[in-house]
Amino acid sequence: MKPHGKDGYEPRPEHHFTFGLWTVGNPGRDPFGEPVRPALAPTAIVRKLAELGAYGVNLHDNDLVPAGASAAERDKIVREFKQALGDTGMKVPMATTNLFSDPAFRDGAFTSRDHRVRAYALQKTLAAIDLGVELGATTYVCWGGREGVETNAAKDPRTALAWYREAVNYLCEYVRSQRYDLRFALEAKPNEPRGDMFLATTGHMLAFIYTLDHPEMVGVNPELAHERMAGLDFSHGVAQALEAGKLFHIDLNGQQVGRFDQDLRFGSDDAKGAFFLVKLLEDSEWPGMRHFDSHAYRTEDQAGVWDFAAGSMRTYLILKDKVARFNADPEIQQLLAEADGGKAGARVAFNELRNTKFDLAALRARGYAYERLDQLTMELLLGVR
Ligand code: DIG
Ligand code: MN
Ligand code: MN
Repeated sequence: MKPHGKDGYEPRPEHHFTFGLWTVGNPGRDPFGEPVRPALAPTAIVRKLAELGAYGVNLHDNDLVPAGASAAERDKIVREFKQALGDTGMKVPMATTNLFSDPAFRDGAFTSRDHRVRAYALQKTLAAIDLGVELGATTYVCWGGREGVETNAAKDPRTALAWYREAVNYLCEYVRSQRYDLRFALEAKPNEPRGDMFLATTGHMLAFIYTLDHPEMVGVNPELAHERMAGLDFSHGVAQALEAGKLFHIDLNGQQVGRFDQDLRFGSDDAKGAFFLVKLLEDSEWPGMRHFDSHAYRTEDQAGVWDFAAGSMRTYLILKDKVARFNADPEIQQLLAEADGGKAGARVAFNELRNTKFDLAALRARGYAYERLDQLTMELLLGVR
């Protein structure tokens, strides 16, 4: 592979790749070490990602406007940011609130036991929604980074869920009152930074959404790393959200099971898992943003950060090409057709089914040739097919 040659895997805005400002702007701090890279100005991030072929950037309120900034400072920052967006054509499809850095959120934001903190979290989110809408966002992500416990003595989980529901209902009412064109995407995570987090997986979130006052305004933002931290197959949770019409956004990255949230470059740890996720998004013709919520290794300098960004998009496009090859591969498609056991008919009436005779001996004896099917899939991914 020519590192930066013209081989058909060059990202372009129509591919709808987006990055959070916090991803390529990650300075490399970790719980055991200080930042290793200088901070990047949001305008510089916009310009460089545009050069690399991205479609847009996403942001937490404080990724752009520092906490405590005056109204005049905020307006100046937003004006300069909008200028960079205008100069490059970059968009801001999604926005979100940082409800996890301020020490006030140490016991959670929407589910803090202190009602004043819950109210402050809503106040901060209203302002952040206004900012996101001003920048053109139509999706608003809520990731409950601190919504959890280290000890269940702190709060009854039913109460915490009721507080979370009240917050989301309140925010939906606000968006309706402002007539904003905005939908919410709830992002699950099983743990970290809290010992155990409420609404731990995309499945939990989907069930929760149907208990809200305006479920039609709320979907999910599944993150690959977060479902993998729970030991789950990411494509299955995404498929359930897709099928329910609730896949409003997605966070793509990489993650090894049984570890802290690694937020690795997409596809870098599990090309096969990434392939089946891309297959799901492409086969379903899902129109959403291909958003990366990930960051470069702490070992990297600024050049390495841009290698990370370029590699994220390039891997997606290579896998997208592999999906087309899988779908066009005659032997793979033949194996899938044979596994069907012939064409399934329409739903039958109860009595017809009761009187159907099955050749159970044959059903018990048949193989599905999935070993051959998976081998062909692996050979396609390994580039020998
Ligand atoms: C972490 O996975 C979370 C935060 O970065 C942000 O709130 C959300 C948006 O993608 N993902
Ligand atoms: Mn993550
Ligand atoms: Mn995320």
